Amino acid sequence: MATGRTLTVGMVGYSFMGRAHSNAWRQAPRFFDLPADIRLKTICGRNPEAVRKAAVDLGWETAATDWRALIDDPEIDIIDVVTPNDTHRDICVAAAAAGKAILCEKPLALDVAECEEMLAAARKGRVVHMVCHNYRRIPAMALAKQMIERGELGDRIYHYRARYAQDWIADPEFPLVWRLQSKIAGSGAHGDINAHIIDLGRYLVGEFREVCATMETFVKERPVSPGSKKTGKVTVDDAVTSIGRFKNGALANLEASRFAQGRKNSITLEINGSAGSLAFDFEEMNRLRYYDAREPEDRRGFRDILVTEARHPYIENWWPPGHLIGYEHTFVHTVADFVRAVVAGKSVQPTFDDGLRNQRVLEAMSTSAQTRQWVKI
Ligand code: SOE
Repeated sequence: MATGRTLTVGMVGYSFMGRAHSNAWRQAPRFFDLPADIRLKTICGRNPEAVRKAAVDLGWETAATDWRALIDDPEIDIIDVVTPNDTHRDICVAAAAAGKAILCEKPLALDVAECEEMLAAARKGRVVHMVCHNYRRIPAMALAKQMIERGELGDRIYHYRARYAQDWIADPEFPLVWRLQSKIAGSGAHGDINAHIIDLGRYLVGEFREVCATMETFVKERPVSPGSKKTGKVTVDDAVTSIGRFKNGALANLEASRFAQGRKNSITLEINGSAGSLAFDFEEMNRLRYYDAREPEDRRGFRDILVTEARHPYIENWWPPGHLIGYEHTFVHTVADFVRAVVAGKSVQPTFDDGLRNQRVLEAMSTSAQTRQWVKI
C-alpha cells in the first residue's frame, strides 16, 4: 500500500533469528496491507566481515559493529534485537530511552529483574514493545485461541499438555556454544524452548498459578570449539519437565528437551476442555485437530482442520486453500502486527509484560528444580 510513511529498522544480530527477521521485514509490506513501508537500514554484529556479508545477503543498506550507533541514528524508528540473551537488556533499555519501538527475541532477558527493568524503560519511553514469541502467529494457534474464546472447548479447560523436542546437541562432541553457557544464555532448553510452550500456555489457557519442575544436564563437559581437545563445563539445563496448575484450575504438563533424538524442532500440544479437545503438531503446522464432545456420539472423533482458508488467521494474505505456509511466515505475521501497532501507537501482544510473566514462570520452575518443591508464581 503506497502510504507515504516509512519505518526504518535497525537490527542487532544476524544469525538464525537475524535471517528469519530480515526475511520478515522484507516480506511483510509485500504481502500485508501495512500502513507504512519498511526500510531495512542497518544490521549490526560484532564481526565486521560477517556482518558486512549478512548486510548483502539479507538486504540491509549498511552494516555496523556497535549497536549504540543504531540507537543514536535519528533515522531509525525500530530496533529489532536478535542477539544472545545477555545483551537484550542493555540494547532494549537504551532503545526505549531513545524513543525507538522494540521487537526483541525470546526469552526477553536473563532473569526477572532484567525483564522488569526493560518493561519499565519501555513504558517510560512510551514506545511500542513486543517479544517475538512467533508461534502464537501460526494460523492454527491463532485459530485455536479463537475457538477456545468462542467456548468450543467448553467453559472449563482441564489439561494443557505440551512438548518442545529437539536433538541438536545430543552428540556429546557438539561444542560449547553460547546457548550452553548460563552467563550468556541464562538457561538452556528451559529459556530457549520451554519459554515457547509456556507462552503458548499463557496465550491459549491463561496465567500459571504454581509449578513443579525438574531439570537435567545430560552432557556436563563439551569441546570448547569443534574438534578441540580442550573442554568446558556446560552450565545450563539440557532438558526440563514440569507440571503445573493454571489460575483457572487447568493442569499443565510441559517437557522441553534438546536430547530427543530424531526430533528436530518438534512442538506438540493438546488441550482438553469440558466440551472438546484440540491437538497440534508443528511438523503438520497447517493442521489443527479438533474433537467436539457435543457431536452426536456415533460421529465423534478427532478431525483435521486444514488451516489454509482465507477466513483463517493471516491466510488471506498468502495462498489459495490447501497451499501451505511455513515457519518463516510466523515471523512475517509477527512483524506485520508489530508494524500496525507502531504506526497506530498501540500495544501488541506479546509485550514485554508478557515476556516478564514468562520469565516469572521460568524462574519459578528453576527454583522448583533446585528446591524440589512446588513454587507459586
Ligand atoms: C533454538 O532452539 C531455536 O532457534 C529457538 O531459539 C527458536 O526460538 C525456535 O523457534 C527454533 O529453535
